[in-house]
Amino acid sequence: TDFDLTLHNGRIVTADADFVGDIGIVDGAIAAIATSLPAGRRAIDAAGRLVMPGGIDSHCHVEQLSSMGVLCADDWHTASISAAHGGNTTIVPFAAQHRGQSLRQVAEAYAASAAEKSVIDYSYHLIISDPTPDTLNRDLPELIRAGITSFKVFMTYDKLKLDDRQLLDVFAIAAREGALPMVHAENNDVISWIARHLLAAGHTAPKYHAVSHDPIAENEATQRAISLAAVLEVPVLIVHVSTQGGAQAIHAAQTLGAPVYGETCPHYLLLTAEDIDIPGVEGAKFCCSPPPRDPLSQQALWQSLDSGTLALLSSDHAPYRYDESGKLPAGDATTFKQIANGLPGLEVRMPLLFSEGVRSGRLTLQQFVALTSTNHARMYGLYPKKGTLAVGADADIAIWDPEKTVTLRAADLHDAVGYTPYEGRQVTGWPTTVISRGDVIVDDGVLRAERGRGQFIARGLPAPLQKAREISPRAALLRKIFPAVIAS
Ligand code: DUC
Ligand code: ZN
Ligand code: ZN
Ligand code: ZN
Repeated sequence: TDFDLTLHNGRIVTADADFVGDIGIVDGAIAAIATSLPAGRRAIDAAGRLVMPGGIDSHCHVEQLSSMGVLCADDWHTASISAAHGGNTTIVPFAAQHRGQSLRQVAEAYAASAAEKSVIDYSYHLIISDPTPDTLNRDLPELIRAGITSFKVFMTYDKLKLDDRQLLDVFAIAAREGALPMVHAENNDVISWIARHLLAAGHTAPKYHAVSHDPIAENEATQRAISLAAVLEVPVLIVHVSTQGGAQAIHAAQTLGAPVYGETCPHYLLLTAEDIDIPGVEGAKFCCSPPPRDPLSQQALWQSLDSGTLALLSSDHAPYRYDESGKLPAGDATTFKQIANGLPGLEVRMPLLFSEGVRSGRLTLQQFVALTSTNHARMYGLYPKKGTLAVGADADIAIWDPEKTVTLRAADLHDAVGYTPYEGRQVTGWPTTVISRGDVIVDDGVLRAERGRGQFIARGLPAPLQKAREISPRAALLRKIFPAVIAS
């Protein structure tokens, strides 16, 4: 065979293998993996390096308007470039429906922008905030059939939240059409009740953001989301889990055999509410929802990643600049309620998990690959095209220098945010060369990717929905009362 590109003598690591060998690439796909292959037209010496599947960041916000009307600083171009420098070859952000908008139009506009700008392959999830009859009966089913096989719903934020009845409505469509619902689980009334009393008492500083987002609000909503999904026997993914109680609720459901999954993010492993508690409004740089918690929560989340209770590590990159275009509201009557929610982290997600997880002995290399790539591919219907190194898979590969030490500086990152919550932190291990469908797009740290080269990936059925549904008494009853929901 004539290979277009070969990688030699690297330590090849996947979610289930670890060996030294070569990879041969033809027409953007992996054509051979062996202990020794002849050099291709281009050959890369990967001796002493790790050769792993490119990362898949399945939770990041790109070119999206928040419910408060704040626009992300990153568009598809800057976000995809930043992602590539951080070892990613696929991103899956959100096409967000705001109330009154047609879901179909939102998705079409979002897809057009992605196609024009992204330098790596991509898909997107939907955000559903307005489950009208047109959304539920026409647009959502059509989009799912077109390969957008997941959507996010919110239990909090006045302008995004669905009530329990609406959650059942969208879960029913997910069950019928084969899509995975992702839930932002926080109890809106608990948060706004605490916030109202904090503000009335004059507690307006950023640190009170974390006080208002009490862990109990997350724990309760997580349990409720799991219960509502169980009513329809539909799989559910709880995103950005930050509490021990949330992780325990997911684990309890899994123990009973329920198809319940969880995701967490670097900031819940590495930051705490104390980081928000700095003078002035600079604590805004650490405000996200849910907020960073405490050391015991961090420990519980690390343990949940290790045990598999939490299957995904995503960045939840929410690129709001630290100025009036982003994090901070215009004018000086700033309260914690007006700070845009979310932290940047697309480029540093994998280096942080590598350094703090693998190098510090909390996770194996294979767990690292599963948590940053393979599990995302399975969860969202991208596997085995994406998420692994195997013959026939897309040649989406990151070559890591496990010894390279980097001091994180916003000035060195490639997003458009202008700050990082990890400024000055040292990490060891960095993706130096990144290959997307056989193209070397980051070459020893230098970008070599054309705008718009990334391709849309129509996704298949998420793995959680592939498992045949048992004919339970509940499923039989649902078939009778709501025949459209449970496909026979
Ligand atoms: N939820 C997210 O997923 N990201 C940022 C803010 C939020 O509430
Ligand atoms: Zn060789
Ligand atoms: Zn969220
Ligand atoms: Zn998010």
